[in-house]
Amino acid sequence: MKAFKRKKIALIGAGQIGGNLALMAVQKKLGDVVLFDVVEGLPQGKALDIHQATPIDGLSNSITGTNDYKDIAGADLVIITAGKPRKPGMSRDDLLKDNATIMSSVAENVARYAPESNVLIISNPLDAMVFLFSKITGFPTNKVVGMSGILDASRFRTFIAMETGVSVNDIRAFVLGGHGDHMVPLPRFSYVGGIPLPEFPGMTQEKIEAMVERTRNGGGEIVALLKTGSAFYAPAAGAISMAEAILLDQKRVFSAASYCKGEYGYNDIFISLPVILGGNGVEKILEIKLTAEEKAALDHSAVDVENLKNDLKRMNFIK
Ligand code: TXD
Repeated sequence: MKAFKRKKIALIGAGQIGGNLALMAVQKKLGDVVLFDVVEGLPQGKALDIHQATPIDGLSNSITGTNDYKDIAGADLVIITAGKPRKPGMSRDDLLKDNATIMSSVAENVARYAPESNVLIISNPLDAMVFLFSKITGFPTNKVVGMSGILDASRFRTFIAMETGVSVNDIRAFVLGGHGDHMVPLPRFSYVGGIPLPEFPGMTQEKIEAMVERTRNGGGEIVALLKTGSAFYAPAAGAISMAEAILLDQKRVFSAASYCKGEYGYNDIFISLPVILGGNGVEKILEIKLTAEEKAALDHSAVDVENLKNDLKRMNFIK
């Protein structure tokens, strides 16, 4: 009889998001978790703490912490949060140089120890970090994906729920483009129950624009409140939802940072677009019909992503 093999999930970065991801992965029984960080003791301490929660929750997955990349060998899914979060006043792009240096080291080690894995990247500036990882490792582009669209859409859904008084469970929303100030929430593809957002009783263009703007600034709003770092609960929830889709081959539709080979007219960039996510990673990029205004907004966001890519080249992180 073929021995049952639990999935192996390697988390690179044991900080605010990484620690929450580890807890969520164990509680959702997604597989055995290896939590890696460069800080001595941090992944080991958080892993032992979560392990000590498993008797209470009746969980039997294993979770270990390590500072040795060898321990991620054979991972089915690698989730990368290694990097610095923003501080008040910093843009995601300010993080580029520091986090590109970190991502370069992470990419080399993931390529060495988990060359067959699917990879989900969270570190900011998101679209640039996914691109950099992909270029350094040469992994099949469908197996490398970035998490931001599901988070931005969840923020948009939250604001729509606050405005309409309807449960978040009955609200769907799409946010496309780069994970930056020009991201593209799409009211036309957002629904309250089965009602398109713009048609919802009492909804006005002003209210929609206010929710779109708050979504664009969703990360900055939390950075300003926390003052010591950026959001981590909702990013972890978004990442674990994508991890589930990959590990359980769920064929779910997400907005996710995916590699373009001509889709929407884009080439050789990672940007958040509607995709089907399953066991083979990004299994299909869905090309939906956009109005001229929506496409212009997406193109504007794509220019920001291209600029980050050019910054990586200028800084000699990529050729
Ligand atoms: O939607 C999104 N994608 C964003 C992503 C949403 C929110 C946060 N976003 C970014 O995720 C944020 O701007 C950061 O770039 C990452 C991780 O955020 P987090 O809040 O988890 O940062 P922490 O708590 O500082 O954790 C980062 C960890 C920390 O423990 C470091 O020691 C570790 O990264 N680190 C490393 N791990 C492995 N290898 C190297 N080289 C390394 N350097 C630092």
